[in-house]
Amino acid sequence: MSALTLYQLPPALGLPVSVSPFCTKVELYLRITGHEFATEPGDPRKSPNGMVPFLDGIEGQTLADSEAILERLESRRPALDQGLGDSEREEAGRLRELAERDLYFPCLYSRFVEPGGWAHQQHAIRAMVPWGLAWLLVPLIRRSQVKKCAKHGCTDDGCYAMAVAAMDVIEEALGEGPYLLGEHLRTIDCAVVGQLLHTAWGRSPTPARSRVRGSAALMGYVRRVVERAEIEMPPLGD
Ligand SMILES: N[C@@H](CCC(=O)N[C@@H](CS)C(=O)NCC(=O)O)C(=O)O
Repeated sequence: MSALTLYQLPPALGLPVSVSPFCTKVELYLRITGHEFATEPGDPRKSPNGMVPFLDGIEGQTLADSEAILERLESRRPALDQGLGDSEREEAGRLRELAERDLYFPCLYSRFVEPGGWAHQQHAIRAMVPWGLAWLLVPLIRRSQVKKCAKHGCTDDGCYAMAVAAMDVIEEALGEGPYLLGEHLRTIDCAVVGQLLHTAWGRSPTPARSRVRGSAALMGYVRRVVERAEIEMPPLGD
């Protein structure tokens, strides 16, 4: 039996990782740091914070929030962030906030609001809910996600400009790389790549997707981190 259980939204949209960028972040971390873990479909209603991911297996507790999970794992067995200085931690915090807001909500918008994205996403949602209740739950889930997008300023296609601007900042921070804070892969790379990956492999041809796909630096970075996690991504689709 695995020591840790990661509760997450299952893989969908043809990807080998969870459909959730935050769950992908934790999975990247666990794989890169060599933790033994199992994954289970996670029901947000059973999570301490009402969201996935959550993690079982540390001192009988259920931990929620991707960043809190990584912090707790790092505090037990420092693996990626050992030796970081205050200014590097500050920089990591700034980049994480940016990516987890300005990349995440446009990605949600592309899946739940854009008709082309919803055409794919609805199958993923349908597969996650009890078959007999899909007629009720699928539109309800869509409505709640559309509201979430609106709350974060994603009410029309203009929101992709925020993702493009965030990628300008991330690309600049990456510079020659190979990772955001230099030579070593850190927890911030799991967070940012969790978001970039879902933008790059998005099913809708959005300006955000074009921005990341058009950047050799960003795509090289995503592929470097994914390779360290020994995850094989499919070819980029249309
Ligand atoms: N700050 C949280 C965000 C997690 C999050 O937004 N999870 C989404 C899936 S990507 C979720 O559980 N949504 C459920 C809902 O909106 O009801 C983290 O880092 O774990």
